[in-house]
Order: sequence, then C-alpha cells, then structure tokens
Amino acid sequence: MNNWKEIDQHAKEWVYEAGKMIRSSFEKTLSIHTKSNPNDLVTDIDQAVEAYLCEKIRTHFPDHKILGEEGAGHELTTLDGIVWIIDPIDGTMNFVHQQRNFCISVGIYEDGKGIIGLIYDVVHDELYHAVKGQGAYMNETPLPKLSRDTILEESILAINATWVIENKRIDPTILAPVVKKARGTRSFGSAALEFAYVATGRLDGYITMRLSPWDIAAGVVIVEEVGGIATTLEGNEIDFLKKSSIFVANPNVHQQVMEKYLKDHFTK
Ligand code: 2AM
Ligand code: CA
Repeated sequence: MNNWKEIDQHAKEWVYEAGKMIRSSFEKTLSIHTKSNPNDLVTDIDQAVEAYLCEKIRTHFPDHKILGEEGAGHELTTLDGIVWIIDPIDGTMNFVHQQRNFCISVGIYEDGKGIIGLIYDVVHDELYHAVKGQGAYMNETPLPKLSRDTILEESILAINATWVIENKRIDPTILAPVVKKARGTRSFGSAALEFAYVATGRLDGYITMRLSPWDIAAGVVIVEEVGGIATTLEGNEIDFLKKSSIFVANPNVHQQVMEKYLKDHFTK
C-alpha cells in the first residue's frame, strides 16, 4: 500500500522549499540559456529546482520515477508505477521577464492515473492542490465544483496568440469562431497557472496547441477534482508521455465547444 498522505506531505514541503529557492534568486543575476529556439528559455534556477526536487524524491522514495522538464529525471517509456511529473518553473519566460506569472508544477501519477496535483504560484504564495477524490484547494480554501450553467458566450478563454497564427498540426483558423463567441480571451503564459485559473473559475477554458506532460500533469488532477474536463483539442484522452494539444474547460463550456465547433472539424 502506498502512503499517499505521506507522499502528499513531502511533496508540499519540498515545493514550498523550492519556492524559497526561487524567491531568493530574485536578488541574484540569472544565468539564462536557450533550448529548442531563441524564445525557449531555461535558467540555472529551473535546473537547480528540478535537481533539488529529484534529489528529495530519490532519497525518500527510491522506487518512484521522475519525468522532469530539465532532464534530471528518467527517460520514461511507460507510466507504470508511481511517477512524479515535474516542471520546476512553468512559465520560464515570465519568470525571466516579469518575476511573476510562473509556478512550480508537480503531478504524481500511479500507473498513468493522476493522484496528486500541486501548482505553487511562488510570488503570491498560493498553492493550488488536490488529491484525487478529496477535493481541490487553494491554500486552505476548498475550491467549489465548477458551475454547469456557464456558456461560451459568457466565458473568458485563455489562448496564446502565437500558437493560433502558426501551427503545423492543426489548422488554427478552426478556433476563430470560438474566440469570436467567447466573452473575452486572455493569455498568462504559464499552462499550469492557466489550469489553476480554470479550476478556480477565473478562466472558463484554456486552449493550446502543444504542451508537454509536465506543463499539465498537476493541472489535470486539480481541474478534474472540481468537475472540469481536460482533453486534447480533438476531444481525446491526454497521453502523459507525449506532447499534445490541450482543451481544458468548465464541463459545460467543454461540451458546447466540442459539439458546436470542434467535433465536426475533426470527424470530417
Ligand atoms: P515552460 O515555461 O515550462 O516552457 C507558455 O504558453 C506555456 O507553454 C508555458 O507553460 C510553457 O512552459 C509552455 N511551452 C512553451 N514552449 C513550449 C513548447 N515548445 N512545448 C511545450 N510547451 C511549451
Ligand atoms: Ca519549465
């Protein structure tokens, strides 16, 4: 039997500790590098936070596996067993440019199913967290279930303009009528925070073309705990070993957008 309470307590303790590392970095000069392209940033802090979390997990839970953005984890081909899916800083560009609108994201999965989700907005000291079946919280405050009455016409959707104008896999113009019908659009630049905002109802949906497992693993657990729906843009189940498009939303908005705007496009 896995002791999920113990795992959850450790995860929270380490995430808070990692938050302190990030906060203290604000006084230092960051070392910034680029990865796949000139806008894909990584700093010494991303790497230090991931290394810190990996070291803690390996020491306390040597049989757990780790999938991490900065490569300190394992190369995984299955999600069998317990897997920590970690983004040490989600929203690195915001971290570098704004010192806000970023977070630490930790999802803990068992045999591919999300059990624990932690999203820590370091600057605001806000921890969004959930254990499957036990409700979701922001710090100590329980998050209510999402309303089943919300409609697209009264929704704020998060959508990243850059990914809408250019995408090789999905014709981005299919999203134009959705954007037009929504009350408004926003973009925060941190997928995990955008999931947390859907979970709190600050956003009613978030659509994006290509995210990695560590951007969304924690968010999916938290959003599902309040009744939100997270799928690919085609409406399929998310594969946490691959990059994929994401549509996460209030349950009613998800259904409305899938049925009225997306389903026909993908079944054509
Ligand atoms: P990151 O900051 O951890 O890289 C920005 O719109 C969001 O998308 C952030 O959550 C960012 O995560 C993620 N992101 C940016 N570039 C990406 C890429 N090439 N593939 C997958 N996710 C990406
Ligand atoms: Ca990151």
